[in-house]
Amino acid sequence: MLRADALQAIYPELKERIVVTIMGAVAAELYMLGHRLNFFYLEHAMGLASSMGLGIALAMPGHEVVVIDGDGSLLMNLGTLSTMARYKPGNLLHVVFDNESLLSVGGFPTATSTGTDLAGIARASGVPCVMEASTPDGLKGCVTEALASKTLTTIIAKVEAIGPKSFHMDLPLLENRFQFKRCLEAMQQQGQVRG
Ligand SMILES: Cc1ncc(C[n+]2csc(CCOP(=O)(O)OP(=O)(O)O)c2C)c(N)n1
Repeated sequence: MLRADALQAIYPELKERIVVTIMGAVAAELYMLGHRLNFFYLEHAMGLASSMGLGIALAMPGHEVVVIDGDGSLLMNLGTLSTMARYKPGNLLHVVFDNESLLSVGGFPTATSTGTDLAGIARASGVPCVMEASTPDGLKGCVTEALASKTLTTIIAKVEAIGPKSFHMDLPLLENRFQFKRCLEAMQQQGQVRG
């Protein structure tokens, strides 16, 4: 599966939810589908999108948070799975696109290319629901089911190590940071997402 196709399949589910992504290829792919004020692309801090998503989910229990992670990023912060599992926020969905590669910095193979099983690690960490997907439709079904279940879920979605032609995003980090903060504040006050 191409990650760009997978993202397109789940984009309708992301539009109205708080979304935190890792940097690089996947951020550019989501941005190209249509930026929203409720999307934050976490630059530089590799591995910490799930930690940020967990904090938001705990601070905003009335809203749903979707984290878009990568295998390299998750492998850099595996403790995040046990921390998420410890608090188990039912409003947090963790989608990991596993392309077995550090694609955004040139395509170096990660440990999932030599057998590390992220779904198994998530289960053993205590994440209450772990799913695996290998097609856009399959992923869409998993996302819909996970959101309906209101149970902390990690989905490992196997994708090809293919990214966008350009990683350019016409949105500086600071602008995204202030937009996102104001959007979350408005959501807290109004109980809804501003488009
Ligand atoms: C702490 C830290 N180390 C290294 C980097 C450089 N870096 C940026 S993206 C990336 C690869 C991310 O890999 P993965 O999460 O698998 O996503 P992919 O690029 O494959 O989509 C790396 C190493 C960084 N931003 N932060």
